[in-house]
Amino acid sequence: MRIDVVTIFPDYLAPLRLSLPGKAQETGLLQVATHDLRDFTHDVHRTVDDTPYGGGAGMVMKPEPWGEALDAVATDECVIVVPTPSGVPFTQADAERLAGEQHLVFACGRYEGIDQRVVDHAVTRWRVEEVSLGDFVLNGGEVAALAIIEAVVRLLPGFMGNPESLTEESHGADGLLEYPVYTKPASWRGLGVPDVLLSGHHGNVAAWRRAQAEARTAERRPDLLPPGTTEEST
Ligand code: 6GU
Repeated sequence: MRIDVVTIFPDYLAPLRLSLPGKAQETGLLQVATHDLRDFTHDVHRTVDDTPYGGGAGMVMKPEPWGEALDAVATDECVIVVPTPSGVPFTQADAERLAGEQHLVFACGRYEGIDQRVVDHAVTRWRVEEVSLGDFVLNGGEVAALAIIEAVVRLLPGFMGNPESLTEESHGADGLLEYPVYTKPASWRGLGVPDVLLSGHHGNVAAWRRAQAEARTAERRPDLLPPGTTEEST
């Protein structure tokens, strides 16, 4: 997979050289490049923003640098991902779908957003997805792009050491939150480990974990429970 990130803060993407994506780049599974949006300006001040038509607070990113940057970086095969709090909620299903792509281009906006014509034009040439990480506001798309890239790259075949840990986690095949986990010592600061986990009875362990996952999901994320599930039945 190839990933390009366009941003006015390339240094924000420095963590991509570390940890999981860093290892994937060493093995040749992944190529990541960052691009400074200001390199696609032509004025002496390298201007990327201007005041909004219609008035209002803040600044809007100008379309011309974005148009030139995407022309330079995008390919016929790519998906352009635009992180924005106004986007469609990003889910594990999206991460799995994007993990099957050859080329992702992240367009990281700042200020009050990017001139709408950039996306309106891009959709005529490439696949474009405006995505949100949730109902909160970040200063720009960079941190969101980092999160999305990590969610996608860890799913690339041959990337994780232990593929089983991909299937038995929160938002896994059963769509429930993860059950609580424990390791040694069996007693720590006066707190023990649930007896069933020390019993060696695999069937009872599996049933306990399922019940814990359902209870935790009912408490924290009732929206994830299958339709018709009630609080009492979990
Ligand atoms: Cl994807 N971008 C920004 N700027 N803020 C966000 C977000 C994305 N998701 C939640 N807040």
